[in-house]
Amino acid sequence: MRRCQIQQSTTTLRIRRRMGRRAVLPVVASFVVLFGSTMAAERRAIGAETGASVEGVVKFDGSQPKRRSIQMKEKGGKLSDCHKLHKAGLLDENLLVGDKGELANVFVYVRKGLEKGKEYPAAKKPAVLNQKNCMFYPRVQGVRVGQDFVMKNGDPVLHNVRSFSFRNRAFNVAQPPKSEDRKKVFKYREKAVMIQCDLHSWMKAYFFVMDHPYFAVTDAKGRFKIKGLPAGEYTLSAWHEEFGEQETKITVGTTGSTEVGFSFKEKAK
Ligand SMILES: [Cu+2]
Repeated sequence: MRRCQIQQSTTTLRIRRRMGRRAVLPVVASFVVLFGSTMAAERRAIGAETGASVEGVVKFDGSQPKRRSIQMKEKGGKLSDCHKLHKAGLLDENLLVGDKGELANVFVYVRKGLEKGKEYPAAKKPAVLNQKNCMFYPRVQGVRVGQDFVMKNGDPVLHNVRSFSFRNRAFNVAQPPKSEDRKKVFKYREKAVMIQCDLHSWMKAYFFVMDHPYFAVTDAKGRFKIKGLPAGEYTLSAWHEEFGEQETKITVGTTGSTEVGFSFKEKAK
């Protein structure tokens, strides 16, 4: 009987010890999670305050490409009215390379690494697409989910804006000369949506619908700058309409700027 009691109490002790360990484990785990997330939040806050940035140059690795001369003809071969705006001719803007290989109109953006589920302040100013001298401007841009996307026609020529979007509802908007601006708003993030004018097939532009503000488009010097990125590790992606996409991993500190370069190679002929 006594032996039995001793055995019982030993068993109870073992159970208590096990329970004790079990009880301790979740506390340790949650401490790590909480401590970890607090540190990450602090790093993010510091990054936002100090304006840590990612910047660099995108280059084209190859011989200077010759720009394509556009035949300003409509369907059926009739000379387009755009011809009157470009009596000296018109060159395509699909591939703009500077003297030192600087590549313009590359969309550079943070693809991975941002805090999941975080919402960013809405973009108040609209994103604008102009139709000017029978070209779309800008050629490449980022539009935020929920931001106004305004289309304007400043030409004395009829244009239309057809979108080749998949996640967002595709649209086709006709814009006669002096017609009112038109507006669209996109619900979902989407990569590299092409827009084209049906009347003038060379009129093309691209936009990315973004759910965060960390993106930029390279200028004529191939430069880009993404400001205010919280400290952390990210995948940065660069997209060009002729070359597609490439990405690299980056580590952003709490201050200063991180320099990143991209290089797109000439296509094999
Ligand atoms: Cu057009």
